[in-house]
Amino acid sequence: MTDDGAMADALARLEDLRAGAIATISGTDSSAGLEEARIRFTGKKSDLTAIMRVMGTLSPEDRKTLGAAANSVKGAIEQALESRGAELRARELEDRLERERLDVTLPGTPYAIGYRHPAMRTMRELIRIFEQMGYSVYEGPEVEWDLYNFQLLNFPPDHPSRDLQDTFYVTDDMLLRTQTSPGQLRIMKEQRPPIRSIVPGMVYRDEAEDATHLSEFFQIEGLAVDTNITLGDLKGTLTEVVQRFFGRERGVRFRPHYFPFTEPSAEIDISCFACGGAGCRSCGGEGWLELGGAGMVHPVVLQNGGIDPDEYSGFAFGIGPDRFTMMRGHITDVRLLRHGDLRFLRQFN
Ligand code: FA5
Repeated sequence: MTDDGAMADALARLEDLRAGAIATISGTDSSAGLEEARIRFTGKKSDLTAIMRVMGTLSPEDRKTLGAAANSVKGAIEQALESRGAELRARELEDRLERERLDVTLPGTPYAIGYRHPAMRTMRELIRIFEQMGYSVYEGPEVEWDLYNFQLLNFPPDHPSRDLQDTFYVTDDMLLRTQTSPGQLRIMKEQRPPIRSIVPGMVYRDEAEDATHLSEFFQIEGLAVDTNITLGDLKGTLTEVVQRFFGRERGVRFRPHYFPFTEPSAEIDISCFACGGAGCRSCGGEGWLELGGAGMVHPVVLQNGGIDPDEYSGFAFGIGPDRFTMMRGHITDVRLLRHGDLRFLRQFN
């Protein structure tokens, strides 16, 4: 038997449900609120589900009527959820676009682009100049035998530069090279004349550092061995290198000097950039700054390298690229080149 009262009641509740749900859904303001409404109106614990549950007690006809009515309410609620959902999604997207607006005219974050250290630029440039003049590059070790750093270069055993105060010893017979000159011997033992080679690299001395002296500094050694090499070749070569680097107007001076491994020997000076020759702090009051030492390879050294001094002669030089960097960059204190202060280094970019 059908309970007409229950049936009418169920139909009326369905209509209330439809009206109430649609009003709530269209008044919902967020996706999260809409999801709550979906659960509330169509979920397992919803009134709709409760109404459907009474269907079992109905006659087949009433079940059909109530089923159709419930499906229509459910469809209407789902439709309302769907269309409100679309509206809210569109609005939320617009809000986000507004909030996260991209201003393509804003300046970007600048990248710090690196560049070579001025000391390395000098090294590379000098090496390039020598390569263009036909020199090959040889690399010797920074930890060197006393034999190569001093003995084979004709240093007497009591020479002052062999003093513990001047040289960093690793063992009694091994040290941090104080000059690139041991490269001369290494080259002569490996190559036969004609030789045109340079040895670029770091050298170490226990120096009291000042405006023109570092305790770790660059040198580039040069060695040319051939028949009939003269002092004129040495002067011409070094003048050419210095002028290719600094410009043709720079004055170069050769000053007699002493090195145990060259005879005759000289030091090469360049006119001071800072005072133009009058004498100042940058050149120690001299008007000239010492760029390197040089000379004709001593016959004993040629012999130590396995080269016959009666057949061959050679010149050698050792220049100080840090001084080149100073002179060209108008740097009055060479220590600035090792401090890594970007405010200073950027000036040479
Ligand atoms: C020598 O080291 C010799 N081996 C050079 C040489 C090679 C002579 C071949 C003859 C033949 P000297 O100690 O003068 O010489 O150094 C050569 C150059 O290195 C100097 O002229 C200078 O430019 C640079 N130099 C020397 N000491 C320092 C230092 N403490 N800091 C920066 N540069 C230096």
